[in-house]
Amino acid sequence: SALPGLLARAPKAELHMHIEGSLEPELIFALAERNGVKLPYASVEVLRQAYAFTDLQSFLDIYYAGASVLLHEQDFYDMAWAYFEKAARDNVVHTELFFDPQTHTVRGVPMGTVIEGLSRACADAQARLNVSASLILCFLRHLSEDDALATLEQALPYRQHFIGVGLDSSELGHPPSKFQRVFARAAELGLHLVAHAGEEGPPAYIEQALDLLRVERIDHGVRAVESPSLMVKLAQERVPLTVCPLSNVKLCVVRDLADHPLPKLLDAGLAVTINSDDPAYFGGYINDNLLALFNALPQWGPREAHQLLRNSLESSFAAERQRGRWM
Ligand code: ES4
Ligand code: ZN
Repeated sequence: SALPGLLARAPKAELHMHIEGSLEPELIFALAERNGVKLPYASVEVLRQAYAFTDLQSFLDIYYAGASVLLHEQDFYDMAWAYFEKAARDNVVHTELFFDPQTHTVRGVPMGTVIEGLSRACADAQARLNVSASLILCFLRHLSEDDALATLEQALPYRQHFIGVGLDSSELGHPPSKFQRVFARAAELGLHLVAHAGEEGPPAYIEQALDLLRVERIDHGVRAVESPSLMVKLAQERVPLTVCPLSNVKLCVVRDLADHPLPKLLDAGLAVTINSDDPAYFGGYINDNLLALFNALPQWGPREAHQLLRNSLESSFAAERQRGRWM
């Protein structure tokens, strides 16, 4: 069929991609060598073999270990540049990247090192690859709200380098309600607001993210399928869900792609988008996600492909500026 080519070539936006989750094992080892960091894995192959996850936490433990090789501005630049080259190949025209500053500042890496390295790569992505890229600062929800507030204040000298804030890491036991003050502060600063909710957490966490944090998009949100009333609200308000199919399989959120709630969400009129989450860890970049998904869902064809990719462009925070160029 013509569908794989259409999926690969079509212009698309990526709205749920953790830049630290794009660190491939080869780059982790190269940076470890460059920086004299000792890794608890003997080789690239041994590290890759550790990528067998049973839930979100089993992944996060390895993901934070991988990020420990990032020390200097050039390391953050090199990580982001490697991702942008892959994004350009996948015909990503716009990407909104999550980064986790607390993962780095806790190790003594200055906030400016993190943001300036990533931001310089974003500028080069526009200039050299024609990929537009923005940054979204994520708070680690397993840490305290005071820690998140201090992180936001530390980032204020770099306010022009990021467009929004998000909420990630261990979801269960860390509901959105824990972060109301820091999201209110971010709103005052004119930042866009998103949050991971309904990946492992219940539909009530999605409701809290909308009602208490006032987020504009929900990251994951797949457990919305368990609440008919929430599905109606998400559809009526066209709240985008940034869904990550291969991630959901690798972290055992769903049994397999054929069993994914995406068709139910799309049929109910939700603004779902397809994203890669942590592509170096979950078996593929955005086009790999699209191809695997359409391969597993024989009922989906060009109509669904167009809808999903249009949703990605329309749900981006660049959509107002770009209207007419992409849509
Ligand atoms: C994440 Cl898949 C996922 N969920 C929550 N937090 C994360 N950080 C990086 N990937
Ligand atoms: Zn995520």
